[in-house]
Amino acid sequence: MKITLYQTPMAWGTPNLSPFCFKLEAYFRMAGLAYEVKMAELAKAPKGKVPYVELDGQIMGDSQFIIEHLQKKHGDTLDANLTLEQKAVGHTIRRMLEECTYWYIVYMRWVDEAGWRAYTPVVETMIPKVTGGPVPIAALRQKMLGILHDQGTGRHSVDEVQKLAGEDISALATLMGNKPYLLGDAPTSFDAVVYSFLVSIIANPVDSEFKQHTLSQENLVRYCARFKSRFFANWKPPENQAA
Ligand SMILES: N[C@@H](CCC(=O)N[C@@H](CS)C(=O)NCC(=O)O)C(=O)O
Repeated sequence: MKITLYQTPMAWGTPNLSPFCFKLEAYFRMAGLAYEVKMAELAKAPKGKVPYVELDGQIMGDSQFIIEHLQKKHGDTLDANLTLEQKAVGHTIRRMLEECTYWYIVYMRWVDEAGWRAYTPVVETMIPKVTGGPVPIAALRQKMLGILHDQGTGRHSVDEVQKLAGEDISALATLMGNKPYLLGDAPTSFDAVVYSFLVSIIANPVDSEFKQHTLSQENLVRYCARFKSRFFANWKPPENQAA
């Protein structure tokens, strides 16, 4: 099987700042699937979003649909021993991170002024290849502010967003407890989500309350170190991309 993962450029010392791209890369590593990484072009993405993959000649979008396709078609044993209750907990946490916490991460990069100053050079690396043309960076920010406003998070103040984000992280830390991985002793596909989202928060160079609160959860910090040394110890930045 040949997998090409199309994603945004790496940045801030992590394989990818898009938690969805990073989740997929983490899953490939957990499932022992070989893959290569290429820079995405949003115009070619089936859903207009990253990540997307080319899988045995077929282009597919959406990190979760891709994982489920691989689980069905090629099988993996990561989730084989989970009870229905564990799957339900994993599902609920995944939804929280992907559909809720995600927007707080986006807000801290695109709306918060310090976040935007730090994120601007990263966005610049996506123009023109990912964006499909020489779009002015101010227009990209304006578009994202509009999306955040329509989604709802953009209507909150920075303090309100950080309070909401902190509640998600506290809930995650409580559910993680002292287990080595989210649902027990062994890693499961849900850990690809948890790890990628935690790194997306911690990698932001701005020392926000959101980041500090996450770093103050010692079990989550230990979890990130454990996951990194098991699945990303041999990771190297792609040669064609700046750090
Ligand atoms: N449900 C999708 C979400 C992907 C997603 O939201 N990707 C963002 C980057 S983190 C994106 O491509 N945004 C570009 C846009 O919306 O124009 C998945 O799991 O792949």
